[in-house]
Amino acid sequence: MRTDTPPTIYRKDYTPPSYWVRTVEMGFDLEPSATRVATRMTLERNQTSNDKVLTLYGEELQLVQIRLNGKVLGTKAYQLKDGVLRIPTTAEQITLDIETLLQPDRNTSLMGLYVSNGNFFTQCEAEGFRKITYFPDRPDVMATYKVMLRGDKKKYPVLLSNGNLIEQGDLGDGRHYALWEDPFKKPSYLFALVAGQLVCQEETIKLKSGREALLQVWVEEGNLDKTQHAMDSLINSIRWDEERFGLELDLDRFMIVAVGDFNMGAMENKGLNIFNTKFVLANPRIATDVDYGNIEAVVGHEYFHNWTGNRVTCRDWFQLSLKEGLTVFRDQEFSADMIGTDSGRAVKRIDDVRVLRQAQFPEDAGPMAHPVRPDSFVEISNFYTVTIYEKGAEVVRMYQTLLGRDGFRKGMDLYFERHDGQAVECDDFRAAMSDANGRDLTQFERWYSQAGTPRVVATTVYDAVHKTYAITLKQSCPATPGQKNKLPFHIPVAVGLLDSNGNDMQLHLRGFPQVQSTVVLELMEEQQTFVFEDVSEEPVPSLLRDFSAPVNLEYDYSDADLAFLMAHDSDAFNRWEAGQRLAARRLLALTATAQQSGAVLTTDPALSESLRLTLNDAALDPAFREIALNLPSETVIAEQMDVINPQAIHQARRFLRQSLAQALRADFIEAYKANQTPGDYSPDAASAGKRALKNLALSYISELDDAAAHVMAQTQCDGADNMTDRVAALGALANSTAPGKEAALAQFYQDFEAEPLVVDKWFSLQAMARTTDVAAVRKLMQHPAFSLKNPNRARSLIFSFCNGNPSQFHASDGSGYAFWAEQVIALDAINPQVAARLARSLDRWRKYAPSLQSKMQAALKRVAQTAKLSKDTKEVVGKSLA
Ligand code: 0A1
Ligand code: ZN
Repeated sequence: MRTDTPPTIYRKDYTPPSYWVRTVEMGFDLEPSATRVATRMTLERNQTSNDKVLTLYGEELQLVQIRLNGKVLGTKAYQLKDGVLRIPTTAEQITLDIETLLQPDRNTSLMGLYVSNGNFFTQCEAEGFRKITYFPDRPDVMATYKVMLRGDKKKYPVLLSNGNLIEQGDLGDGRHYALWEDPFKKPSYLFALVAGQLVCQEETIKLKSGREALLQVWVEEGNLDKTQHAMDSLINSIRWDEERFGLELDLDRFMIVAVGDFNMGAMENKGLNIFNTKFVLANPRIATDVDYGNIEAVVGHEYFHNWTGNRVTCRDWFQLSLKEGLTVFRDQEFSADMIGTDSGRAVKRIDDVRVLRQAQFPEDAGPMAHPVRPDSFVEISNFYTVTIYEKGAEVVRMYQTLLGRDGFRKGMDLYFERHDGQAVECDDFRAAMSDANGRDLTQFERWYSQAGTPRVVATTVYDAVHKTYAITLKQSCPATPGQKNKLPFHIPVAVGLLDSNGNDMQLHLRGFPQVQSTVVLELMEEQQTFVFEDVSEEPVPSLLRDFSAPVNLEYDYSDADLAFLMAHDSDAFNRWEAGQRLAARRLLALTATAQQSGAVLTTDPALSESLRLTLNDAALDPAFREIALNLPSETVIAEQMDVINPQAIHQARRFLRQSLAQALRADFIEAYKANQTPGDYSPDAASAGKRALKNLALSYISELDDAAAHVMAQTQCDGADNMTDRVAALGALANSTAPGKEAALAQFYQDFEAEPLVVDKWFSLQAMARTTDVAAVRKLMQHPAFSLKNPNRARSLIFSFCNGNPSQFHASDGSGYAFWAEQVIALDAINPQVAARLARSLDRWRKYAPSLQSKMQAALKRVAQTAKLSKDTKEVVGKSLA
């Protein structure tokens, strides 16, 4: 065996810890280059364990001293190897003192304690606490924490940690201190501290029980004009959880802190959420409508974790989706409820399903495919995936679809009644749902254990004599790594039937007394037939309404059926879906043609006529019309092909957009004019929907790349009073041959140079512009504002290019892949988590033509063979090549 192969951790190997940690007291002397951490923990033997060793983990630490029950431990009294500290002992009670020394200013991994712009921050999920001290750093070990922070008064006027502020004062030597205590026991991954020059917006609110709570949003000085939306979102989240789930904030103080260097979106540390600035800072000048929506969602997400994740946490990291899938579901529902209208809910649902299809379906079909509850991993950081989060949320949503809203609430209540204060498993959640509703959910477990996107093929038979309509559903699931054969899933398939006027029929499902317009069929066998009675004419079926399960549903619709559903389905999701199916059909056909040399692309007017009706239907919300006029992405089309040809897909999609722009030009101009939002900017759903439709119209018109289109975009760019309109217009210009394009880009940079989040947009928009090739990206990397060290900046340029500009990234000479390999290797030395994310860009290499495949394989091998590669990146490229 090669010794440099990092070990795989298996779920089946779980063993409870030999000791529980009951209390933790920590003292930090904060210095960027040498922070001293003194930790005292009291431990109690786990009576059920036979293990005669206490195991602690530590990484990149300088160990100063260990004391066991007050006595210094000599190096012979313990074993320290590969980040594992073993102390042989069977004592009932132990007090352990550990002193460590850290170098936060050298920490570019952004895990553990690090410095960002002169301030201190921590990130401990999943295994970052072990970069602060040696500790049984595993989520099933829960303790209460008392934290003393000491630091320079001028440099670090603000000292924050979890829970309540107990005491603060001067130390006399230019330093001061703050003592924090968190009354709730928590796993180490929820520990946090923040220290530095920060300012806050605060508000006191009354909770449902009448108790008062202090809410704070902390940012760097100069950003206080960008915190109101995060504060509003926090208050709305608190209210929503009280109303919808009867869950109240359990602390007297709840803080959000924004940091510019952060690996992910945000982190739910108990009482002290730490956020990427991207998900906190907003005002009309710098943030788009989409940013406003994301901030609301992420603030909600982290807040909701306080119950789903913190009060009830995960037994081990294989159970990650227990908290993440559930919390994403909760934030999706929150955002939908905040819009309030049925049509707004549908648009939110469509948005969420788009993310699932764009990112999770490819993951589930690729080399990193894993079940919602994985069986093994090498590096847990690699499993913060769209499968754990978004597919996990779909799995939770299916409980609600099967049990109803009230049934789901009963299940949630029972879950908290049983497990508050515990570290549990996905199976415990399923058991609560099952027991609270008296429903057998045994087979439902397969959603947790089997990877891959199930395929459901529907066929129908209408019997005009007996007036019956039979729907046969047949399920299968493709093989995924380590899982060749799959057993049938328990799939809720929501169905409606449309009569020839386009109205919903009243459904009489054989064997069921209830009459409804939508029925949830429960597909449990490999194949099942469901018969509807009293069906007066042959209907058009509306299948998988509201996307009731994360599957690929196939049915042999005619083009006419799809146009009919687009115009009439009462289920807004399926109205949208019908349009997408129709457009995907055209795009696939055009792509096939584009691959033949000398072939001429043509389009039929049927699709544009259907889209014209949708575009001009004033009864539909602008937000819905926008989403309906958006063609399936290049990635979504690629996933439907046996062999991906990125250039042909791009050509086809561009051709279709241009022909739609020609056919519907007058309609788009009309929509552009009709959807102006005069007056003060507001990010509310109705105004945002109008702006979205207006800017969609602009983007189509801009496909024509003529003088009139240039003037339109330029005028909007110059006159915009908000970032949504400004960036939409700049994007249109960046993709055009407009004479003012370079000047507009330069002006934008000049205007927003001081706003890092806007500079990110500036990089990203250029990275994704269709004329941007590898050489242009390399040139942008030379820009003084570019840095690989800041994850947002690296993502804005490099990730945007590799993932968001497929036709250039997959250039036939392989230059995109060589660039990718270089960047993965460079990033890996700085920040393994970010590098491993970028490493995922070549996941689907086996789906490309042989000439591209071999170049991708070579790039993957080049990364795999790099000396000193992190286990994060090693796992990803290793699995890709396997
Ligand atoms: N639990 C967080 C996500 C998160 C995970 C790991 C991190 O480490 C870099 C940071 C954040 C959430 O779901 O929001
Ligand atoms: Zn989360």
